[in-house]
Amino acid sequence: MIVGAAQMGPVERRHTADEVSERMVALLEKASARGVELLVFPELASVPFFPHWVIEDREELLSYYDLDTPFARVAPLFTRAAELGIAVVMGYAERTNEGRLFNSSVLADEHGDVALKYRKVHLPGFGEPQRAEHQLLEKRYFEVGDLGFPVVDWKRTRLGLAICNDRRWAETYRMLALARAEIVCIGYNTPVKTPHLPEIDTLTEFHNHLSMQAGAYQNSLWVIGVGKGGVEEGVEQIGGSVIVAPSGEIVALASSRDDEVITADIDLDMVKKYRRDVFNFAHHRRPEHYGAITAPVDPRWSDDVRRVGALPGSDDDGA
Ligand code: ING
Repeated sequence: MIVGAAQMGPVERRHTADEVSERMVALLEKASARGVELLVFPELASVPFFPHWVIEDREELLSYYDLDTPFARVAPLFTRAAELGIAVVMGYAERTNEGRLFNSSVLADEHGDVALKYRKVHLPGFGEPQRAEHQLLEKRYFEVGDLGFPVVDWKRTRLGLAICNDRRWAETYRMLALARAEIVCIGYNTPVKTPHLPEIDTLTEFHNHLSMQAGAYQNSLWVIGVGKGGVEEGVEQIGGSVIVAPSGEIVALASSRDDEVITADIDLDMVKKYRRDVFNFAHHRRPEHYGAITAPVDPRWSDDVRRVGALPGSDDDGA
């Protein structure tokens, strides 16, 4: 099956929805010319990554969210995808009819119908502004996802979704693999610099691939990881989009930090091969010994790693 990642360069406040739609349709056409059946777009693909700055004005904040699905804001993308019979995954800021706010991702199948929706579980960063060159305010602008890690039958395989920071947590991939996912689609917006941990700035690209290669290998998954790169509203973000095999090998890699399609003809049988023995969950896993993984976090963790650098008076122990 030929799948693709539609990496995007910066999407800034100066870009109109029409301009962004045009860019996304151009990526879709390129992917279509290569016979792609599934194309994955980044996290918050059609808007700037607004958690990078403090937004006091509620109207401005809500202008970045879509009601229920992203189909209205970038309608040309979904119309053209259905015409071409290509399934699309896209990240977006979701506002529900009840007014709840999530960092979400949706799979629109080859007919243009919503086949799966996911709401980001692992929100990194902080609930309060920090003394830093850019913010990480996802805990301020989004609720923790309430849909778990759903997996859906799609064509002759099973597909799950994750978003950005989720890819750094082993539980994400394990939950999806335990639900018999074979392909996991992960959009991300990842700054080159991590203000509260400058020591790792030279390792950002390495950690990006390490996380997805480990997740793919340890769970016999195909992972499609796709970034929004370049300097966006003053924050430089990595690209590094990849398609990773259940062997952990990178089979396709973006070479720019701009709009770029990468594709691979993936062998879905590779999933079963690795799950038949090396990662045969039924035969080898011992859940009776794993209780701590789903138990509440030991409170000593917070004491051990209380964060430095929080603004005075903030109760923020995010990390
Ligand atoms: N961004 C970053 C990510 O997980 C981050 C935040 C970067 C956390 C580096 C820790 C280290 O890639 C999002 N949007 O989650």
